Amino acid sequence: MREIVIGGAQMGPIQKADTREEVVDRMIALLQQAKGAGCDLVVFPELCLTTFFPRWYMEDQAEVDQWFEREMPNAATAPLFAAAREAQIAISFGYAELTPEGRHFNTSILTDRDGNIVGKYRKTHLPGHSEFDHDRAFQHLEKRYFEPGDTGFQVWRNMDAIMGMCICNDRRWPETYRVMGLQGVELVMLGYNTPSVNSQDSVEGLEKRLYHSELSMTSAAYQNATWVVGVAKAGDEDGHPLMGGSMIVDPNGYVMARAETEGDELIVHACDMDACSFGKSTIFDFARHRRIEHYGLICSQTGVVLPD
Ligand code: CDT
Repeated sequence: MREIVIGGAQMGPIQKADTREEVVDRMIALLQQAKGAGCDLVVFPELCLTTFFPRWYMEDQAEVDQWFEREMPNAATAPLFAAAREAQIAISFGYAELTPEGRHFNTSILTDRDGNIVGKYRKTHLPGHSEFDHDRAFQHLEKRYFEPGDTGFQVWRNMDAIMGMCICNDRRWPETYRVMGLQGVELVMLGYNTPSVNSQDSVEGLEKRLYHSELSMTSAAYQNATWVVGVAKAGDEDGHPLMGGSMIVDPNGYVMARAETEGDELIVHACDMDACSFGKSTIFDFARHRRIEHYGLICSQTGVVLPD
């Protein structure tokens, strides 16, 4: 048995006016709770140091850049790294990254138990649009503020397991998990900020949004025989509701822990990495069963081409 007690640290809303220091205090409180629950690893949401700023249209690059971190750890997050090291808990969290070369990414990192960053992932599938869209009920400007990630879907050996990350919209794409599955991934960690309503379809509300999120993560866990931990930033951010629904999914696709609120809430499950072995060696033994001679379109074509 290779058991890792995992905490999914869902976070409630972060308002525009909230400081990084206030947010980090909340993260440390969740970390202390996780320590009490015996957690080895805690997963925090996407862009968890600030409000979900891509909902706001900005033209001034200096205004945009105030939402980004130039280094990690930095002055605001150092206490979080120190608390994690002190508790001997590995952490993963998302933030907006501004590189020394001036590149902007939607990023998440993974540490070991000593607070050393051992993995970095930059979001691949950026949803939304790049210009102000008058037809939407609200904006989703990730394509304006970020460039698509350049890391691809790597995995890392950490805590005697094979771990990978993706971010929010990535969780809806089977390719995300399969690329990690082909590297033997046993735990996929992801954070998300998902609006509770569809900005392009006011009829699509919370129930369907939660269902699609669960469907994406549970099917991917089963089809790749991996644990999936999905963690929300939830609640009302300056009048804009984000859904909760954080969950820990086992390699059979069953939900083993689920958040009940839209606030700061820790969900915990003892995850046995050896539980991945059966699926990986039987129905999803990729080496025996995959037929790559028929999968070429997936890598040679982006959009749909209809038959004549
Ligand atoms: N943050 C993020 O990727 N959110 C998207 C919203 C899609 S609607 C433009 C998601 O897939 O949840």
